[in-house]
Amino acid sequence: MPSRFARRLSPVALATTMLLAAAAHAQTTPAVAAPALYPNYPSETPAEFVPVTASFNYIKRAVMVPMRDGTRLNTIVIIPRNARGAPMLLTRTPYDANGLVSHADSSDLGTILQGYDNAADVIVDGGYIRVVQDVRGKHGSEGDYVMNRPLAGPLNPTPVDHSTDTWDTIEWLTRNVPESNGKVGIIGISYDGFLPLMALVNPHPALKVSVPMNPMVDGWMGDDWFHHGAFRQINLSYMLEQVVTRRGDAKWFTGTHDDYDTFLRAGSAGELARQRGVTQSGFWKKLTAHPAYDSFWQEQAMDKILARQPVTVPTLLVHSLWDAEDIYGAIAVYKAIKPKDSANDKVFLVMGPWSHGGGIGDGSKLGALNFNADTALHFRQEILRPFLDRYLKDAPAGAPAPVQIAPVSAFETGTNKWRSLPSWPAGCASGCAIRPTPLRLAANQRLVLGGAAAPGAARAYDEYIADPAKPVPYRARPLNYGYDEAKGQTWPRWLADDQREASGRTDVLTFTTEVLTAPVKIAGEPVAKLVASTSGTDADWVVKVIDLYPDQVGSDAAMGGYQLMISADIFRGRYRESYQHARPLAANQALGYQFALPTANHVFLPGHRIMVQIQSSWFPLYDRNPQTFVPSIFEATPADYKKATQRIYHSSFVELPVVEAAR
Ligand code: PG9
Repeated sequence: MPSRFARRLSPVALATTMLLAAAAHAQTTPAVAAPALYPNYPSETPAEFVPVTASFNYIKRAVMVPMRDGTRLNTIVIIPRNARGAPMLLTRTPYDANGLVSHADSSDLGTILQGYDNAADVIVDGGYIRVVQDVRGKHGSEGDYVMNRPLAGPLNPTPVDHSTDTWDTIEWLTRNVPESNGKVGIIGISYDGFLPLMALVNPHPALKVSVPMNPMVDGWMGDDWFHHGAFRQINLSYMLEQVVTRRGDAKWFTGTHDDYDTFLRAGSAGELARQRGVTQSGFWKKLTAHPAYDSFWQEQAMDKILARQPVTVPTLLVHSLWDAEDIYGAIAVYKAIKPKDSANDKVFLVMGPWSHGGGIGDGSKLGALNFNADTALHFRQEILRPFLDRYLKDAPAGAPAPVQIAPVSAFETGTNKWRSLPSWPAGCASGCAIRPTPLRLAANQRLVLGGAAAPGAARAYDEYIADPAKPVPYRARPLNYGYDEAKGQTWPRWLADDQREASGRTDVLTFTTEVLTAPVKIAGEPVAKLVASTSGTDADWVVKVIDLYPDQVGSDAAMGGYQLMISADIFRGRYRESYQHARPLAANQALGYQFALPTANHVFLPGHRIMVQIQSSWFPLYDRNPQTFVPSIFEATPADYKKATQRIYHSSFVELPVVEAAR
């Protein structure tokens, strides 16, 4: 393009300038192929490649669906070839929608849907249209990301949230997927289980079911960020990788073979967050600004939000009994919304012997435990599939009435049997009752089930030294947090680990009943009711209810003497008087602590014993308590961490929800 400027340049400079100008021009003009540089030697790459998918048994469409504020969300719609009048099953995710439906480069729908969030067998056998969407601010979607984006209101000054984004998405789907029957279900695990809960706030009329699986519900009380105020510092890697870049490409690194060393050398969680860049995450700033259970956490707790909503959409809550991540959420929501289900036909619960998300995998085993049948397959085929079909499919004229699942399907561990129940907690379908029964500490590390406290129990105690320099590991070292089994990472199933290593430590108190001569069944949440003193001014208390197997198990030798956690949790002492306000503990005074432990549905069989372990750290899953009261444990200095003498008085007990024949 000769110009006044061009006449003064040498031939080489002129050619270079023209090439740069052409390149710049190309960047500003519509995407058309630049003229071949060497027409006599053309590129072998076509100007635009058109994938050939005629042999696929599905059609995949990627669409940027506009929300009401103009933000467009990357939405993958996968339609079984030749589908007509098919229902749609939606999952919204921060974890890369494209990845969730690309398990393999395959022409087969069932093959690409293997893996996270997809109950592939149910989706494919059921002929469902599969829709997966990146949430606002993540991966292929536009917009800004906020962790568990709260509802528009005091915590979210914008007019958009996951409720509105889900409504807008469903509205678009019903208008733009002609192969569908216009009915939509939403399903997902974990964060993707929190989103089906958000969908229940002002639900779209085409939303016919919601299946929150192991949902994030209350990040402070018992799900991913804290448990009763103790900080789950093992999730620092998630806070980095999930937040600081749109596509999650900033990666946590490790410099040790044992996570225990990484966290102990760093000192406080705040120091490690600084060392790894987590402090650049806006979520970190919010989390550390709200260490107590203030309105920031209370107002985004989904059980509390849904307790204020009408129950209109059939909802199947899925809970895992050994859920290492969100063991609180599903049951909390069930307790919040079930009372509003007056006809007992809208709110359903299933609980299985699984790890987090285990309901879509192989449910035959969990670590050393063997359930003698694929419990997850049973869930998908006998519970999830009929539930979805009933509400999402158009029944042909004259078809038999669709199957209605039981209000509660609860796997009973110990006996390894599924129980269909009218509600939860319930020990049986009828003819039984739940009796809160004290499991009392007694002299000589004994436990006594039932009865009154022994004389002098209030003055008797066992004690241990809690040393922050040697915190109790949450599982046998070396610790290798992660999900990649090929790297020996078995985080998901750590709650089912054998606890005998811990029982041998001097900083873990262990109490045990006599050998049971009759089964003891519990159904519901055990409650820890401790009377304890500490020589410090803050303390953590970990209480574990354990099934102690017989010394020898002929059918499975490895289970001999196995100490299986049935229900366990931590409580940060500074919140003893109030979850909203941290206060120092009076040193060396016997003080009461009461906190619920996770839901159990278990039978302690004859020949077994019941065990309780008590300790003051669960490291590095939880950050260490310095055991001296400091304003912020995130910023505790090395000098703050001090040994403490902990005394557990024999007036302590764990209240077990024991199932007995109705009197
Ligand atoms: N609930 C899971 C999680 C959230 C936050 C940190 C770590 C795990 C999940 O959404 O996978």
